[in-house]
Amino acid sequence: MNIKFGIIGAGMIGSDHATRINKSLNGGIVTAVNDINIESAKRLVAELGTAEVFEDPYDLIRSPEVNAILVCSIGSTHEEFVLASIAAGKYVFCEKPLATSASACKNIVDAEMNFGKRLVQVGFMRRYDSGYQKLKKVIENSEIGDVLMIHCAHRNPTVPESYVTEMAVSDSLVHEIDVIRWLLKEDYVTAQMIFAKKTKRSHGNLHDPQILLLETRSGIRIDVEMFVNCQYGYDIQCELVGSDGIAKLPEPESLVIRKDEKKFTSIDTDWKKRFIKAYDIELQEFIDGIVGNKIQGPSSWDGYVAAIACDICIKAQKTKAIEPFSIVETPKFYR
Ligand code: ISE
Repeated sequence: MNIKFGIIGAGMIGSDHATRINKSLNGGIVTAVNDINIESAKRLVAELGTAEVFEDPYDLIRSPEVNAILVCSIGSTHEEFVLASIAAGKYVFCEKPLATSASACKNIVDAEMNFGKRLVQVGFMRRYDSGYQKLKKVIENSEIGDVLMIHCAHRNPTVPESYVTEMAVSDSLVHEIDVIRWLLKEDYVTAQMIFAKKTKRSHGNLHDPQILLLETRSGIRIDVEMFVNCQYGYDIQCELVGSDGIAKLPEPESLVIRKDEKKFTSIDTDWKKRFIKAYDIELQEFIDGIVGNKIQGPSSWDGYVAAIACDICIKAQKTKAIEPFSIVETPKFYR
């Protein structure tokens, strides 16, 4: 039997997920679509041929034609839709961020714990990328000794005017914040944000580039260069420096071309393509989890901890100081 999915948010990532459920993955079918812009919902429904448009997102969540929900709408709406899904007792996959503040994420954590069973998976897809999984094995097998430092870069070719300074944290750095905590199995203790010389390509409400410095409980230092107007491509780098060696995130596969006295490889510009396989795997795991009645992907606790870190980094953007984290112990429910 196919799991019947209702999708809230028929924009870029919502329609990509809908197509992958219907065309590439096993065990799911999209039966319902809602979007604040009804025309977008109608367009996606016409493309899919398996779903109907719901004008009201809450009707979609409650519909007997929907077994599980995908929340792909704008971040500020996530809390209400995830809470409504939990209230309906349905599994819900929520794109990042789980919610736009730590307190909103905590409301979701509390609701899920009160329900008594994990229902929420957060879209931290980098955990499913084969490169990051290889790095995790290197750490688990102590192949480079103890990890001492991690150097990362997160570069986007360009961003729209609506992308402001804080979004470097909440929209982009949130991926490093999650994936490095997952790699190291350690929480952070301090964060600092440094603004580099501003690129002439940046608009008025965005300081670009920025550097994030994090420190973990055991003293590992992480630096992330966040440069969202780098022009040349979408480029994600991660290098572990260990006591006995170095391990680097593999580059995406790309042809080497020799031409005009030059040798070159191309670089993708689209972040959705860079992690396309990871998106497939994370959603397949979500479907399989629903079928087996036990989901195991990134939890609402992970979403909550990432939101706490984002709040602290956004504070650090303003204070320019080293900001401490208060320790939050993971409840048994999420361990
Ligand atoms: C975008 O919203 C994403 O989620 C991508 O994964 C991230 O790398 C990019 O910087 C964001 O703008």
